[in-house]
Amino acid sequence: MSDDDDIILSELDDEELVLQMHDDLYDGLKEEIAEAVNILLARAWTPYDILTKALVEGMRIVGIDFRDGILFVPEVLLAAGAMKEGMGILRPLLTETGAPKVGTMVVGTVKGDIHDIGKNLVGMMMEGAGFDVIDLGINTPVEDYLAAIEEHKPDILGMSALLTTTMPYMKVVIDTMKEMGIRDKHIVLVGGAPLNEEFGMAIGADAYCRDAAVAVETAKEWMARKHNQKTSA
Ligand code: B1M
Repeated sequence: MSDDDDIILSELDDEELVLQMHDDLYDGLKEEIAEAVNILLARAWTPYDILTKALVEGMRIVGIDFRDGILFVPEVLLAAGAMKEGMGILRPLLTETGAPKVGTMVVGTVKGDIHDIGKNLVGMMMEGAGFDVIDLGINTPVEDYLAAIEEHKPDILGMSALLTTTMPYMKVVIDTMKEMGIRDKHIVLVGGAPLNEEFGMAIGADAYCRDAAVAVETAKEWMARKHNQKTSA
């Protein structure tokens, strides 16, 4: 029996449990992550705290070892699977807040990019804040964004990119919207680990969002501006 088999998650205090979750996420242990998420919920942790302190922080550590060549794609995929297991438990809690409907967002990870954890998190938190979210998934070409804009007439278009090689594609989408004369009809928000404020401005987005909580705040701010423009016109 390994040392890990001896650990009884429910007997750990909060701090130890969160550290254990970082380890379990690293090792891609879905069942353990699910159990630990449920334990923290039973201890009255908020879904947001579980997400940020246990899951996102755990994935940050995975990212460091991935960057340094200690972890490889198969291991990171397992970690992503464990992360998604935990997010699946939190999802209904984050999305069913009973908040009044405030707007619609179409969101997708850009073409060439298959990272979706951050985008999914943004979608969940936006739903929780009262937005209808149409999720186009990963590897989204400009045609799919345009088709979704045409069909759903969203207030907000959200784009996610995690690779330095795929983030320029956001400009392709925005430029195409400009050519079609529809750019100013929508609020364009962008996010993803390699982006920054300067990049967001340079490609013509309305705002860069550092994380999901900032995405929600920014979306609400821009919706209020849009509403004020309409009422003062
Ligand atoms: Co990839 N990967 N990956 N990867 N991966 C990164 C991004 C990397 C930084 C790792 C590293 O080297 N340190 C690196 C990119 C380097 C670079 O471009 N500079 C990298 C690489 C190189 C690759 C491959 C090329 C590896 C390979 O094949 N050799 C390959 C590319 C595949 C492709 O897309 N074409 C690849 C593959 C993968 C996996 C499939 C194994 C897996 C993805 C699984 C999945 O998503 N389903 C994976 C993972 C998990 C990562 C890391 C470790 C974690 C990403 C993550 O989920 N973070 C990542 C390391 C890192 O980011 N430090 C890495 C947790 C998530 C909650 O954060 O996504 O940043 P994040 O989202 C945040 C904010 O950024 C923001 O809010 C979110 C929540 O707070 N946000 C938005 C994100 N999108 C937003 C949209 C918005 C607003 C805010 O719209 C309004």
